[in-house]
Amino acid sequence: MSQGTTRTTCPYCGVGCGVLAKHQDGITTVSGDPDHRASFGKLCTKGMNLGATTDPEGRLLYPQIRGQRESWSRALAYVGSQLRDTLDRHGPDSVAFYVSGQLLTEDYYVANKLMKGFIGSGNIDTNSRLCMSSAVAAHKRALGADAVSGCYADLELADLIVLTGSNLAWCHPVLYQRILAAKAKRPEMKLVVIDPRRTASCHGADLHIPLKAGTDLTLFNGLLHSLRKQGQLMPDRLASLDEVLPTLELAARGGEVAQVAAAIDVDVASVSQLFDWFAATDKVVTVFSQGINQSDRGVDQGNAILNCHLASGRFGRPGATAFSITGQPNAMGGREVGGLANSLAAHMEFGDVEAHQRISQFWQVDTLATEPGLKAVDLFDGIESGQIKAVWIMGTNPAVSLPDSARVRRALADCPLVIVSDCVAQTDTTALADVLLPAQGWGEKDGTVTNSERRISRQRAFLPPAGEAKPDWWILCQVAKAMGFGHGFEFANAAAIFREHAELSGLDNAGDQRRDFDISALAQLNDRQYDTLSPLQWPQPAGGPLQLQDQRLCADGRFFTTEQRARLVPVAAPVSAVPATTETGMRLNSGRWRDQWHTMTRTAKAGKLNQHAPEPLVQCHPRDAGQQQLRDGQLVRLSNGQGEAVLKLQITDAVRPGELFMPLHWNGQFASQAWINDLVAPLCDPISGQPAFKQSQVQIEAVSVSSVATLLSSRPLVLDGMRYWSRIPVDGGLLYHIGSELSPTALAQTLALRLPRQGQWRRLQGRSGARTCVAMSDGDQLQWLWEISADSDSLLGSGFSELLSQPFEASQLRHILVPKSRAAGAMLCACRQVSERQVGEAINAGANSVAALGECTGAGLGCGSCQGDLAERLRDAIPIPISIRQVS
Ligand SMILES: Nc1nc2c(c(=O)[nH]1)N[C@H]1C(S)=C(S)[C@@H](COP(=O)(O)OP(=O)(O)OC[C@H]3O[C@@H](n4cnc5c(=O)[nH]c(N)nc54)[C@H](O)[C@@H]3O)O[C@H]1N2
Ligand SMILES: Nc1nc2c(c(=O)[nH]1)N[C@H]1C(S)=C(S)[C@@H](COP(=O)(O)OP(=O)(O)OC[C@H]3O[C@@H](n4cnc5c(=O)[nH]c(N)nc54)[C@H](O)[C@@H]3O)O[C@H]1N2
Ligand code: SF4
Ligand SMILES: [Mo]
Repeated sequence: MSQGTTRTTCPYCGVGCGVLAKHQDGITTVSGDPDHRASFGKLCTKGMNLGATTDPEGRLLYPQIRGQRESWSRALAYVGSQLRDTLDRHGPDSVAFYVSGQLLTEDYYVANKLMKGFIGSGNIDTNSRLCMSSAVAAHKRALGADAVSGCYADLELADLIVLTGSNLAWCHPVLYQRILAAKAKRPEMKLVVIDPRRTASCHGADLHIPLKAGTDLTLFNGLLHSLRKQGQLMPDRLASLDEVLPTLELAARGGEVAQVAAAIDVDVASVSQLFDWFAATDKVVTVFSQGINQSDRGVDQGNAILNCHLASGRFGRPGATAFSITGQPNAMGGREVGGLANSLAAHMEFGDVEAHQRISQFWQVDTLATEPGLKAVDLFDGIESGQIKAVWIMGTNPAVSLPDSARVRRALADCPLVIVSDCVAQTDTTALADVLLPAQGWGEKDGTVTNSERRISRQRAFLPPAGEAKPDWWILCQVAKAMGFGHGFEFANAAAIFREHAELSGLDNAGDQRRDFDISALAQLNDRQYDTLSPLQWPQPAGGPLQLQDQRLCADGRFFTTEQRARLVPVAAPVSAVPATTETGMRLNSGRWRDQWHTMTRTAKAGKLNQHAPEPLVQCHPRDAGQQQLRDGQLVRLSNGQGEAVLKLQITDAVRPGELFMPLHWNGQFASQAWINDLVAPLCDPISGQPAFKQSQVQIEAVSVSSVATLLSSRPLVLDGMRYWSRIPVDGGLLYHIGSELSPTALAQTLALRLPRQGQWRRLQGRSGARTCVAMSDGDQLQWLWEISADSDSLLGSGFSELLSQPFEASQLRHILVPKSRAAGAMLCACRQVSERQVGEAINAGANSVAALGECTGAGLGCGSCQGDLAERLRDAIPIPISIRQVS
C-alpha cells in the first residue's frame, strides 16, 4: 500500500468491496484492496468511479432552516426544541425517523437508541424495509433468527448456483465475477438464472428460466415436491415429521413438473433440468434478492426457497446454502442495531420481556418502546394522516424511492416538521425539508458497515469534510442532548459507539437462549485497534480469539428456534398464477441499471457512469410494441389510475410479452416525469411490510411530439415548456434529451435563445442526408452542440458526451453524424474501453474492416463480443457523404 493510501470500503452495494483510496492535489483515486476477503482487489464500474463523486460540487455544505443558512448550534437547538415540543405535546408516536442502509452502524445504533430508547417509540424504520425485510421475516420463521448463514466463498465452492430474482451481474458485479472465475476453473459448475427478463446475469448462465413474473412460489414448491420424490429429504435437522408434512403436502398440490412448467409458462425441459441438477448436486447455493423480496408474497417466496435447502440438508455447509444478498452497503448493519421498526437492538425482539429489561438496564432508561413502530409505507401514511407531526429522514430519498411517491411528496409537503440529513443539496426529498443538516459522505466519515456475508469492515476517512458537514452519529447525539437526553449520548467518537453496540450484543447471550448476533469480543477494542480493525465476520463472541477464517451460522445443525431445529414453513402457491396481462394493462417490473446507484445523487456525478444509459427508458417486448404500433426510441407514456411517466421506449425481446421493465433511478432532478414509483401502488407483503415494487399494472401508449433534440451544453439550460426532458451530467457540462410540441425549426429557435452565444464564437453546421447537427465553439472549446429532428431515430447517441472536455475540431461533426446502429451505445468495446466516438474517428481516418479497427483502436480484441457492432458501424458509415460548413 503506497504512502497516503487509506484502506476503506465501497459505499455502494452489499458486496462490501475493499477500496484503497488516495487523495492528492484535489483528486481522489481508488483501486481494489487485494487483501479484502469480499473482493480480493476487484471493483466494479461504480466502485472504480468513486473518485469522480467526491468533489464538493452539489454538496449540502451548511445547515439550513426553511432555506436560510444557520449555524450548527442554532440548527441543533431548533431541531432539539421542536422534537422535544412535539414529543411533550403529542406523545412519542408523533415523532418518526426514516433512516437508511447507507448509514454506518454507529450512526444507525445511535438513531435507534434515541428513538426506541429515549423518545420511547418504535417509529424508526429504514429503507431496508424496501429491500430486505421479507428475507428477514423468512429467516426468522425458518431459522428462529435473522441468520444469514452463508459466506461468499460458498459461491466458489458450490457445484450449482441458482440466481432467482437477482441480477447479480449488474447489482453485485464483483460477486458475479467471482462466480464466473470459479466456473472458468471448474467448467462443470452450473449457473441457473430464474428471472422473467433475460438479464446480463444470463450471459454466463447454463440455463435461464424466464418464468412468468410472480410465479416463484409455484416453482420452488414444485422443486420441494420433486426433491421429496427423489428421496432427498434429510429430516434430522428439521422439527418433527408432523411439522414437516403440511409443507410437503402444500408443495405437492402444485403437481408434477409438467404442471409446474405450465403454471410458470416455461418449457418442461428447462424446469426438469433445474430439478434434476438440484437433486443431483450436493453443493447448491440459491441466491435471492429483490425479484423475490419485493412482492406481496415476498416472505412466503423466501420461505419456499429456504424450505428446499433446509429439507434437503443443503444449508449451513460449505457450498450449500440459501443466500439472501443484501442491497445496500450496510443493510446488514441496520438489522444488527434494530433499525427496522419491528425489532430491538442486537437481534432482540419486541414481546421478549427479558430482552426489554436487558436493553432498558443497559441504556438506563424506563422509556424503551414496548410495541413495534410503523413500517415505512405505514409511517408515511401516518405522516399523511397527521398522526406523525415531525419526521427526520437520514440517508434516503423517499420522495423518489417509496411506492406512490407523488403521495409521499404531498405528505412531506404538508408535514409540520421535516428534517433531512443528506450529503447532497438538491434531491426531491431535500426540496421538501424544513431543516437541512449536512452529513459527511463517503471518504469523510468513519465507522463500520456489514456486508451480505456478515463481514464487518471499516469505512475510513481520507478527505476533509465538505463545508460544515458532520458525521450522522454526531448530529444525532447533539440533537439527543438538545432534547434533554444527555446521559445516553456522550460518545467521544465512532469507536465508543461501536464498543457499546458490541457490548450489548453479548449481554446474557449464551446457552439455549443464545442469539445469533454476538460481537462482544470487539467490545474491548481501544481506539487504535478499532482504527486498524481488519474485516471480519460475525459472530465474534467474547472469551475466545477473534475468528478470522470464514464462518457459517447453523453449521453445527443447531438453529435459533426454541427446539433448535429448522422449521419448514408451509406456503401455498396462488391457485392460478397472477396473469402477466390483464384487462387493465401490462405488468410493470422495475430494478437497477448497471452504472447508476438508486436516485443517482452520487453516481450521476461521474460522467463515465452516465454514458451507459443517459435517458429514462422502459423495455417492452416486440409483440406488444407491434400491437400498439410503437417504435424503438420513441417517447411513450406509462399510466395507471395512480400516476404517469413519460420516457423513451426500448423494444427488446429480453422482457416477456405482457411485461415491461423500467429502471428505478430517474427522478425530478434528472427528468421531467420519470418517477417509477408514481406508478407503483403501496401494496405490501402482509408480514414484512415490504412493497411489491415489481408488480404494478400500467398502460403504455405513444406520446406524440413534433420535434426531438439531443443537446450537449457546457451550461445549464432552462427547460420550461418542454413536453419531455432529461438531463445528465457529463464531463464539462450536461447532456439533454428533449421532446417538444414545437416544430424542429421552432424548437431550434427557442433553444438558441436559451443558450449562450458570444461575438467571437464559431457556429458550425454538419449535414448528412436529412440530419443536421449544429455546434457552437469558442476557439477549440465546444460550448454547445445539438441535433434537432422530427424523428428520434436519427438522433446522435450518447457517445459524444466527452466532447465538452476535449479540444473541439470541426471534423468531429463528421463522426457524430456517422449513422448509428439501433444498439448504439457509448462504450462500444467494454474490455478495451473504446467508445463509439473513437470508432467513428478511426473509420473517418480510413479503417475499413473490423481487423483494421482493432489495430488502430484496440476495439474487439478483448472478449470479442463487440465485433458485430463494429461491423455494423463500418457498414453504416462508409457510403454517406457528410458536409460541414461554418454558418456564422
Ligand atoms: N448498479 C446498481 N447495483 C445495485 C444497486 C443500484 O442501485 N445500482 N442497488 C443495490 C440495492 S439497494 C439492492 S436492493 C440490490 C438489488 O439487486 P437485485 O435484486 O439483483 O436487483 P433488481 O434489479 O431490483 O431485481 C432483480 C431482478 O428481479 C427480477 N424479477 C422481477 N420480478 C420477478 C419475479 O417475479 N421472479 C423472479 N425470479 N425475478 C423477478 C427483475 O427482472 C430483476 O432482474 O442491488 C444493489 N446493487
Ligand atoms: N420501483 C422501485 N422502487 C424501489 C426499488 C425498486 O426495485 N423498484 N428498490 C428499493 C430499494 S431495495 C432501495 S434500497 C431503495 C433505495 O432508495 P433511496 O434510499 O431513497 O435511494 P438513495 O439514492 O440511495 O438515497 C440515499 C440518500 O442518502 C444520501 N446519503 C448518502 N450517503 C449518506 C450519508 O452518509 N449520510 C446521509 N445522511 N445521507 C447520505 C444520498 O445523497 C441520497 O440522497 O429504493 C427502493 N425503491
Ligand atoms: S460490487 Fe458493490 S461494493 Fe463492490 S465495487 Fe461494485 S458497487 Fe462497490
Ligand atoms: Mo435495496
